[in-house]
Amino acid sequence: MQDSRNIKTTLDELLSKNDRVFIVPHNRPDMDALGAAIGMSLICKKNKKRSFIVIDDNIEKLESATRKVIEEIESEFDIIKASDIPNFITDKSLMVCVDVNKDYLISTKKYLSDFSDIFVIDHHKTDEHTIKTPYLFVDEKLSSACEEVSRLLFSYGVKINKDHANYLLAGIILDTNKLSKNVSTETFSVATKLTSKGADATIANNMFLEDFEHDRAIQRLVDNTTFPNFVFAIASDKEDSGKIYDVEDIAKASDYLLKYQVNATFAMGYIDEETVSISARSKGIIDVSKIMRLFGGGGNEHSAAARVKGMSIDNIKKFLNDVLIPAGYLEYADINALREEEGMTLNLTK
Ligand SMILES: [Mn+2]
Repeated sequence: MQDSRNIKTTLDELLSKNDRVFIVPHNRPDMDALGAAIGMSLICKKNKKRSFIVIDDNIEKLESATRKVIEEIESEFDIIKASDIPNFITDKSLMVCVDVNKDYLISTKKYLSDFSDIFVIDHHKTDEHTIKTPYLFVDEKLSSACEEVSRLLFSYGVKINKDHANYLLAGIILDTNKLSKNVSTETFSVATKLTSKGADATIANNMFLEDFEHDRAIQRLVDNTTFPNFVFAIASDKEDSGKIYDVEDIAKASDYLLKYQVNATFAMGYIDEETVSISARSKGIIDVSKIMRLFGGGGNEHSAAARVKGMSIDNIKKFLNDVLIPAGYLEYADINALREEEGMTLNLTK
């Protein structure tokens, strides 16, 4: 294990003897791993070395903070899959693992022997699976990989913009539970420096709240579900809650409700001051596109949606409850027949 005081000297040597750098955060990277990878890539740029960030996970499946950051940085950094390594590797290539030291937690395990050098910066416990390399910098007392990489960035005099500073600060905030655990005066000093480069603790903090806020919105709709007759589930917020929803969250609430013993589900909420979005899902017996067409929307029998202006949530619910789903019509669920039979007209401006 190397002394962290030698970290820059070692990295200097490794950067000068290699021409390409492959930066590897742990699988399913969090903001500490990703922020550190971004920082390392900026150090490589400053040293005029081509670098790649290896992320093998399906980006869509990552949590929203990391997924968003990856989307933001895609055009600025080379992000590759592990299987791309053979296309880019040279006989003088350096692998830099950040926020990880165990071989089973990286996507590049099978390529380890293809690299001339492997440099590891981490703060997790080592064990028998720790990558075998003379350039192992693991300091369990360190708050985060981002703290160490930030210090390196500063000592290389790398210019960082406010986004970069936010990514690094987000990593530190994540691993220290908002600077409340495992922090040293050094951690605060790095956080202060990042702030002076434009990082904003509020922005960095908010990066983590997004998944939580979306889940809460979905659960709020699910909480307010009625099952008028065990065939339909209708989820909505209260008419006057004032909450504006994302269309995707409404759709997810509708998806979620299908797990219950119902044939079709409807979730709805305001997506702006005057528009209610309705998302409908069906297990197949009921063609929800027919129902959504009544509201001016469309889709297919399993999945359909509509956006309704000028009709309140209460009225939409009333419509669904009283008109579309009276007992007896359920098994047919043929809305067109129902319309004819009832001589029903739909007044969307009611
Ligand atoms: Mn970490």
